[in-house]
Amino acid sequence: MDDENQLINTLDSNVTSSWIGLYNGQTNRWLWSDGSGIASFTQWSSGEPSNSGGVEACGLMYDNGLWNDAQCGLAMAYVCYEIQQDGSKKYVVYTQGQTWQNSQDLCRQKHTDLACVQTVQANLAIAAVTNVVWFGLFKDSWYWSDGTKTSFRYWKRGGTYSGNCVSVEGTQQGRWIPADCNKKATFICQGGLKLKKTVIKMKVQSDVDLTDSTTSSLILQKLETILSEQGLTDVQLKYERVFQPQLKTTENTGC
Ligand SMILES: [Ca+2]
Repeated sequence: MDDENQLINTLDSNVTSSWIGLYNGQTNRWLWSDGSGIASFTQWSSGEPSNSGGVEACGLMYDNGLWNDAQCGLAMAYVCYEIQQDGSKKYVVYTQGQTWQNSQDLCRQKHTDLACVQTVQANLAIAAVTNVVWFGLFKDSWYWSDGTKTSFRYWKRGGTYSGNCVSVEGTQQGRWIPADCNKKATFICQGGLKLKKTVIKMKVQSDVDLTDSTTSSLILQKLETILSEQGLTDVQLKYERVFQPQLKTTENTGC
């Protein structure tokens, strides 16, 4: 969600719709709601995922820990997760029936997200506290143009939209909608790593041989310590010697 908030803050208040780098790659994959990517660990029940009627795109977990793909609009109990202070995951079950999308919104509001499962142990931990629940598994065919594998989605709820590209809507709390790729809209780029080069001139007066590599690396180490004490840790220092010619003063004797 941090990236999403940053994106919303980037949107100019006058801009209503802006492209982001998500496009329809036409090939479905099973993904995790919390952005952790493709579901490489799976526990499908026998004969699943069945995609009955071609409309089953959300993950249901049975009390035996096995999974079924089901229609996302069904009202079911759901299980959220959040990270504890010791780094472990806590699972919270809500028994009031909700659609998968509503379950996702509610889990993100109250906890971290719908429960996402990377191991057999985690799967067993969830199965132990529940009956039949929605969890963080979903299927889609959207891909990021920079190849990023993150599976976080922030779709607008309700309405019917079509298109193979995605715009973010300033008037909808930054929610995303599919749109026609030929539509003209503003766009948002994501910057790469920005480097800033700063030259600091230092005058060193010493009897020590400053051309000696051990001496120059000691000077750099000392500088690095001073900078890190001031909170500048992501720096790379290089040392470049400039020999100052000895200035000679000449007395102007006049003519
Ligand atoms: Ca199924």
